Order: sequence, then structure tokens, then C-alpha cells
Amino acid sequence: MQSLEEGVLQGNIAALARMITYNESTRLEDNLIADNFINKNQEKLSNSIVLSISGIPGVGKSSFIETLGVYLHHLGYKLAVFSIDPSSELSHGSILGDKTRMTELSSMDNVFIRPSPSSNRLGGLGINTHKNIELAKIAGYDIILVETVGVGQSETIVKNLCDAFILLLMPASGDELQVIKKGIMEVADFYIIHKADGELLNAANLSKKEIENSVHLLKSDLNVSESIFAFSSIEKLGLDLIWNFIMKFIESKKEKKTFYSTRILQRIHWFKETYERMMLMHYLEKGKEKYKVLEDEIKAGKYISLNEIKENIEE
Ligand SMILES: Nc1nc2c(ncn2[C@@H]2O[C@H](COP(=O)(O)OP(=O)(O)OP(=O)(O)O)[C@@H](O)[C@H]2O)c(=O)[nH]1
Ligand SMILES: [Mg+2]
Repeated sequence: MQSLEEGVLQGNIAALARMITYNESTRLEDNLIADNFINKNQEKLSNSIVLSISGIPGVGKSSFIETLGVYLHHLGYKLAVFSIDPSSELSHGSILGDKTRMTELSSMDNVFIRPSPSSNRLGGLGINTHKNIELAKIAGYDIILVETVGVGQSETIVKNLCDAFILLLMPASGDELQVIKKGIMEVADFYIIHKADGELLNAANLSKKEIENSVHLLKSDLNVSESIFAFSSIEKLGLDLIWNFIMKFIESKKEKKTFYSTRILQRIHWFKETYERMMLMHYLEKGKEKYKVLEDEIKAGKYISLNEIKENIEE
């Protein structure tokens, strides 16, 4: 175990991958291996920045991560990429897709890429997935990019995972834009109208104006020119500009200390989730036999009332 821990600390990619496998395991004993390691290295958690890249399937998240990742790698950053897919039903092919979309990035040294776990009870978002990010921080990755699908429960997840949230949007007309959930629009820090190239360029520029107007209604304090962009991961024009604004945003959050207070709130979120889950498991285990008695009564044709359940639990 010691050599595994040393491996992670020294930046060994295979060691980090193994530690993450322990973290994602369904066995509590395995989870404890990863968790003890995080506990011992708490002081390293304040390093690194975490950026979420979200958007509907096919909007180009993996391609954007490839483009941004290669750029950041050239700037000298050490990168980790995770994809977290709370709706694996929708995009079964995403793991294969990620590998083919991130060809250049995946062949670079010092870049760690981890596709989303394929079979999980929450359909991709494992109960400990957020801790994979902590493990990458401890392993010394400066920038952690997280790909999430912008549907379903993901705005809560995204909000509690990252320091800045980048939402990718399709070039589309006003009516189609309504499909984007208000919740996810509200939590985003950056809006990128993606695929702004070729035949889609005009539509992208029009969409940019529409997004500017609608986001302005949602967030009056937003600086439109520093937060909303039309961009193409194929042409890559203006990536440095986007990156500079992201860094400026992070720096300003650090100065105002909201960077740290947000991270504390995120920790409370995950703590609450873990606490409730463990408490539930504990009581389910303790009350297993009493539960079975009631279940047998139902099988025998009896109706079990809410009161009976309540009394049974409180006994
Ligand atoms: N024209 C154009 N096409 C793009 C661009 N970026 C990605 N694409 C194409 O869009 C398709 C989807 O790209 P992905 O990067 O896999 O999209 P994704 O959002 O990661 O998809 P999922 O992971 O399946 O949700 C691919 O066919 C890409 O080639 C872009 O900047 N311009
Ligand atoms: Mg993808």
C-alpha cells in the first residue's frame, strides 16, 4: 500500500488509476484505502483548479477538452481529465468517443484521462466520483477538466465539483434554445457557443447575441464580453482570450475568498450525501429482520400501514 501511495504522490499515472479504482469500488474496504490516502494528504487539496465542461450530448465537450487541453499542456500545466456522465443511458458510446476525440491529448506525457465508470448504480456518477478529483489534486495535477452532460441532475453535481463551470451551447435559433434548462444556465460561469465554423458560423454569432440577452436577464452582474464566446474547436481562434478570462475569473474569486468558501460548501454537500447514505445503510442493516417480518406479512396478503412502518423503525 505504501508503494501505491508513493506512486500517486510521485505522479505515477498507473498508481493514480489504481487508487481511483479503489475509490470507485463498490466495497467499503477498497474505498477506505483511497479515503485514508486523501485524509493523510489533506494539505494538497487546496492546489489545482477544477473546471467543468458541460453541455448536451454531441455539442463537442470532448473536442473542446482536447483543444483546450493541448493548449494548456503547451503552457506547461499538468492536466487530468475526467468524464462524468450522469445519464449514461443517453450516450453509451461516450467512452469510445472520448478516446477518439482526445487523440492528441491522450498521447501526451503527464496527462491523465479517465472516462466515466461504465456500470454504476447512479448511471455513471458513482457515490465517490467527486473524490477522484481530490485524488488528482493530491497527485499534483494543476488543472482538472471534468466533462459532464448537461442534463438531468447534473447542475447540482457540476456546482459541487468545480471552481468554474463552462457551458457549451449549440448554434441554434431562439426556439431551440429553450430546450436548455434554466437551472444549468444559471449556474454556468462561461457560455461558449460551440462549432462556430463553416456553415454554422452565422448561426453561432446569432446565437451568441440571443444567449447574451437571455443570460443578462438571469445574471445582471455578468460581464457579457468576458463570459460569452463563439468558438470552434476545429479553428481554435481566440482560445487564449477565453483562457485569460477563465484565469481572471479564478484569480478574482481567490481575491474575494469566494473560491475557498465555495469549496467548503461543496465539501458540506458531499459530506451530507455520504453521511445520509451511511446512516441509511446502517439502519437498513440493523433493521433487516424486522423489515423481513413486514415483507412476509405483505406476501401473506396483509396491508402494512404507514403507522406500522413508523413504529417498526422507531422501536
Ligand atoms: N463543426 C464543428 N464540429 C465539431 C466541433 N467540435 C466537435 N465537433 C463535432 O461534433 C461531434 C461531437 O463531438 P464530441 O466532442 O464527441 O461531443 P461531446 O459533447 O463530447 O459528445 P458526448 O460525449 O457524446 O456527449 C463530433 O462529430 C465532432 O467532430 C467544432 O468546433 N466544429
Ligand atoms: Mg464526449
